[in-house]
Amino acid sequence: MRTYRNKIAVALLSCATYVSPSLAQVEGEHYDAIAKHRVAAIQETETAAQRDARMAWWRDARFGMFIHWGLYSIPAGTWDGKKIPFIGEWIMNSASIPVADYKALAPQFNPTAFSAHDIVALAKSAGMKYIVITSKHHDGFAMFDSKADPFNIVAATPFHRDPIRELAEECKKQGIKLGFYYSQDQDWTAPGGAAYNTGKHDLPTNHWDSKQDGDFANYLRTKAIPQLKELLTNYGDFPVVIWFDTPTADMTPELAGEVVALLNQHPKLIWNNRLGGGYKGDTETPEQYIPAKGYPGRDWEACMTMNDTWGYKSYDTNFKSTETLLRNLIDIASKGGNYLLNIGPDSKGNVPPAEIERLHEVGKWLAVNGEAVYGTQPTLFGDEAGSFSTTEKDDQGKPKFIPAWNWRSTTTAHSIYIELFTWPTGSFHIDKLPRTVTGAYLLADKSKKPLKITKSGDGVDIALPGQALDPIASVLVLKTK
Ligand code: H79
Repeated sequence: MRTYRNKIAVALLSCATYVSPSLAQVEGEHYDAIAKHRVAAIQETETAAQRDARMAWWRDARFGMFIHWGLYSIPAGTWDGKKIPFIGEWIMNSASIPVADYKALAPQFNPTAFSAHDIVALAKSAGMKYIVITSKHHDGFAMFDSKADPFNIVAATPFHRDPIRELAEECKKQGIKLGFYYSQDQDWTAPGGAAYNTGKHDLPTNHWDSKQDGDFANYLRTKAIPQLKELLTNYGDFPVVIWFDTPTADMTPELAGEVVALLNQHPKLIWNNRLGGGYKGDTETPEQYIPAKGYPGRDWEACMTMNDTWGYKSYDTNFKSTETLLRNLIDIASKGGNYLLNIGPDSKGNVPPAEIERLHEVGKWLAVNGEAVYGTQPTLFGDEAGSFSTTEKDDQGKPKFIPAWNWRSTTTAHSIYIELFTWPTGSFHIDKLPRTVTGAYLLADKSKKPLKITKSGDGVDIALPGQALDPIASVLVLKTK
């Protein structure tokens, strides 16, 4: 068990991308024996039409807000006067903080500036269609009212409010969907909860405090599953998504099956590929990168930070530009995926101004050009995203993908959208048209002034005005038969 977990940690360190272990990898030759007894997840029993209906809102949404918020926002990347490297929500693990010391943060947590109204309004103004918030991260602290475990925001802090309930009410009011991230496997403050060994704990287990030792099945049955039940039943219309994370070999197919039995009682729920135990879930979840060609035939969602941390770090100011964030969204949409973009509120509940600013800018663009993103299908072209090098190799020795950033494309039944990143002089040329084009105009042009289309070889030239309508991306609409 321990060796396997270490292997995961090492793999994570080396590739920084997360891959969930397949059932076959986890159980080797015992696969068949176990498969016979495993609980079938809804994805394995529903029809394709049922699946399409279940996934419909999510596929149309394209853009969601991830929120990482918890006790780690108090140290905010600093412990005992030292700046702790890596992502802020991992500080307990990275700094080997004893359980009692970490738990002592709870009485200091009083985020009185938190406003569910403002956060939901922020997501809406950014053009986001859903929110996924950390209901419990690896530190084991529940950001909701839990009867199952007292280490939670209502019982253990002077705040005594349930931000998950407040967000659920606001999301309903403002017409946006809400999902919950829940760390089902790692839990660094509950006995038996798993912990990745980040390589510095020279201990017989991956734990750094004997208070963490215990039986994983017992942890799962007495904390994780009861809390998941609370989350699935106490918040009205929500959650629409459960976002699992970092499964280890502790999550055997049998134990995962106990979670799946609960999930199956909520037939509209969408859950990702990180439960463990070999369950594929509904969505692929590339973290901090955009796959070269998406995942044809699979729903997928790229989750990314705006700076270099998920949970708030006071000194991380390495924010990506609005240009990068917006082009990421367009790139992802052109490959048929969703963009789950993170914010990390501070310990008072304030969202960092740099994050608000960027979200407003992305929202401004979407207010004009959203038609080219929401409810669209992937590109009918493909090569515009870039190509695989014939000489260079990536970290895994595979041909390296060299992205191109001139334009992307999305599709609907009667339109092809071309999102132009660099503005061509005079006209935009397309080599080969996948459909018959009947007209063209710029999406940001309210008058929809027709653009001249000239046949050119197998393709067309579309005459453009001298100036881009938007410095980040101008959308050319081709009406098609
Ligand atoms: O919730 C966010 C992260 O905390 C979580 N997933 C996203 C959505 C996540 N868990 N693990 N990882 C991301 C990648 C793990 C990286 C690690 Fe490390 C490398 C864990 C141990 C070595 C980074 C570096 C954290 C500690 C040292």
